[in-house]
Amino acid sequence: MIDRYFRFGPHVEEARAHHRPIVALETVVIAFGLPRPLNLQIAWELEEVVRAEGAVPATIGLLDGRVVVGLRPAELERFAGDERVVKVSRRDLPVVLTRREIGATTVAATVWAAARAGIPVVATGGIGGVHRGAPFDVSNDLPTLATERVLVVCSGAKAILDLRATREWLETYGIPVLGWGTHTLPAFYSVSSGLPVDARVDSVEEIAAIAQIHWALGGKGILVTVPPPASFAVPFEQLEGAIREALQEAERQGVKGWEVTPFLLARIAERTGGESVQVNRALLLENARIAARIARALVGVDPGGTP
Ligand code: PSU
Ligand code: MN
Repeated sequence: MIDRYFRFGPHVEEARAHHRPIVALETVVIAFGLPRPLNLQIAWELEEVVRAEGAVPATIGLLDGRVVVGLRPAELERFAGDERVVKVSRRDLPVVLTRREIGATTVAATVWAAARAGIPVVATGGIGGVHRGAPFDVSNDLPTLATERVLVVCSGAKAILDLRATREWLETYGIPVLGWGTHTLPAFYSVSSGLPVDARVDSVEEIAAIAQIHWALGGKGILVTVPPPASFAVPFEQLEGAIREALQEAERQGVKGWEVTPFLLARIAERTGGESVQVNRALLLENARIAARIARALVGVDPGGTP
């Protein structure tokens, strides 16, 4: 399966051969979550931050009928600028591979690919979750975390979601939610949602130990939530107005399905005069940095579950 539908970038191939720490990165945030041309710049910065911490970045996307793990620079550029890029969640994989389209991977598709490639750490901004007022619009990011042995570093779920319901979902499916230096779940743009995490953690060594035992016990996904850097963070209440307006507009315009998340993020960026984009960038970089440190601490740990 791996040989037939996957292709590894040369840097990732080499890292895999030498058992070096690797951090998987998604491409939906580049193609649909951030405005151009900042999106490409952030894509480079994310890879750079991972390298600076002594790990190897593996940005994932679909090209020419393959899941590419470790896009090369020229390939990554296409994800930031090509009009034909489509958003790929897990259900889209077979269609987009068959049609050989350019597919940007969501957290769900990235986690799925990382698990198959033997990469136990994924970094992102905010995961998808349960949408507000639409309890049946649940991002595939959640069920994928429930089935794949991967640790995801994020700033919680995106603030446009029903965070309480998302939090409950994670509990129901046995996904540990750790807080990096915090007892409360971050709310993406904001330091805290007020909801508790399962445990506060203050060192990457402890995170690696927890992940190792989780996997040894047969556990699957695990979330490490990192508050956005305080100098960029926006108070929770301050964004509520922009989020509510964006939600109403989505409803008025009949925005549905996969378009909901990018639509809301773009509207909030407009409403906040780009402030939300600056937080988004800061937290993406911070999460990638911590993910790289965790990946280093996890070298030698087999997510397959063998103790
Ligand atoms: N985090 C961001 N920006 C994004 C996303 C996450 O900072 O654009 C993307 C991720 O790829 C996530 C997806 O998997 O949004 C969730 O989309 P949906 O709700 O349609 O599953
Ligand atoms: Mn959805």
